[in-house]
Amino acid sequence: MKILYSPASPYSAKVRMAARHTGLSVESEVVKTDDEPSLLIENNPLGKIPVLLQDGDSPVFDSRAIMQFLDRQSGGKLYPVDPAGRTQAEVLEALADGITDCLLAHVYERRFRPEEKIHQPWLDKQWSKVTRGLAWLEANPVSFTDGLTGGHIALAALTGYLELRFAGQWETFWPGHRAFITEFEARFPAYSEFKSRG
Ligand SMILES: N[C@@H](CCC(=O)N[C@@H](CS)C(=O)NCC(=O)O)C(=O)O
Repeated sequence: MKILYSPASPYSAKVRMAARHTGLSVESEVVKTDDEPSLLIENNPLGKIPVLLQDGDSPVFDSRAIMQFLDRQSGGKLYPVDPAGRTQAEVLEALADGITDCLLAHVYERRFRPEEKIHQPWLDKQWSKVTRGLAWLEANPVSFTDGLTGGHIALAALTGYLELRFAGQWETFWPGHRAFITEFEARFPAYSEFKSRG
């Protein structure tokens, strides 16, 4: 198996960390989405990463489908078996990914639109979702009672992306992020190897 990714991509960081955590043998290959290489487009018509390629079988995208796939392949190493714990992990992942979606909307608005067409109210709306999401995390501290889950991995991937692209702008909304990362790194020491880098 191989994951197409880019070093800055938070969703890619999530699935690559998850693959490492499961112990499955998964290679990685960097692709540049802006160039729309055929390897990417032929395996994901949306032209987005991450994509997981399997020998002689269909590609898997997007990141949440990959997470569920890796969980099945590894006999359940990413999500708790008990329904309540599993739902909690999946909702945490949905929150982390949802905040990441808003951050990406910010980055793309500024990267792909000419300066005079950047729509500040749209950016403000996305940012309010980000800060509400971070405040939610502060009010509802993440628990590790079920061990490390796909939810924690998604949240660590989000944190790495916040550090990379939004340094100095988000930390006060979720002061608990330090305790979370300390606990996460204790359970996944390779974090710094995988988190988003520009
Ligand atoms: N919902 C998708 C989002 C994937 C996504 O937006 N990836 C970004 C990189 S972080 C991308 O490929 N952007 C290029 C594009 O949208 O053309 C997932 O979870 O995999």
